Amino acid sequence: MQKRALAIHDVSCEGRCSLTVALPVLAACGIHTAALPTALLSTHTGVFTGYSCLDLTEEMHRILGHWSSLPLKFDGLYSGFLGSFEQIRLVGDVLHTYHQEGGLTLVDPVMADHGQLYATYTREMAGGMGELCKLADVIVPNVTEACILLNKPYVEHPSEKDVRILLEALAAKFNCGQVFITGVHRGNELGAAGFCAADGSCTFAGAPRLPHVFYGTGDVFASALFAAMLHGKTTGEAAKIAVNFTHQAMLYTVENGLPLHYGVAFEQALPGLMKELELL
Ligand code: PXL
Repeated sequence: MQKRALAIHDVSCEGRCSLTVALPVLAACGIHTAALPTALLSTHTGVFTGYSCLDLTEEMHRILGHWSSLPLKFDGLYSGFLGSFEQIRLVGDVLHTYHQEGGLTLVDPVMADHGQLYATYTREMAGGMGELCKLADVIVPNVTEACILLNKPYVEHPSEKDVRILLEALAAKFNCGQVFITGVHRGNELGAAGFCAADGSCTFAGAPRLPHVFYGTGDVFASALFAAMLHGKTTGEAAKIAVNFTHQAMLYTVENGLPLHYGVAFEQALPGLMKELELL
């Protein structure tokens, strides 16, 4: 039976991230995905200045009002970048309303990177993100977000032991079955560390680190991870598949001299992802 998912993210019109990544990745993985846009921006906020940003909270109420008259059911719920503090409670209500027995809720607490909150985020919103994480089966913070969620000072390159401490603390604080921390360095590799609360196991999936700063890679990783998990992959398998996909997208971008501001060329890596999920 085809899986059904709901993706709750902004639309950044240019600069591959959030919905413009999640929808094509999930579609390639055979998943029928509804979109609930949280904000409409001309670009992502990571590197551009002067971007437009429209908070869609009011429109979300109208969309959800209509949806309440439809028999919608989702196997997976996936939230990311949010438009305002008020919206966080609404997204919490959506996760609650559409949660179903055996379903998968992945919250990516998008709010910061490289030790700093994104331009449109406030400390208050960061606190609200923690509340959303409590509704998730799986959370996918980067190192900065993990530190913020735990009220710990930012550590740029946590050791293997520190990463394990962060993973376990996040799983305990937010009662999540699986936690992944992205942007973890190990030797010459960059990747994601995963923790499965059911058996207490930790995993690391990495790929050779490329000497560049990329944008939107968190969304590329989380979208592939969510798809792999909806296809029944374990913590370790899903992390590996998502890291490989993200690495291939970064590699294509660099090898072809594409501008880095506009996200990574995940389009080129979709066939590889489909093969790993045995869909090709
Ligand atoms: O990739 C995360 C993200 C999503 N949406 C918007 C962003 C960012 C990161 O900067 O600015 C609008």
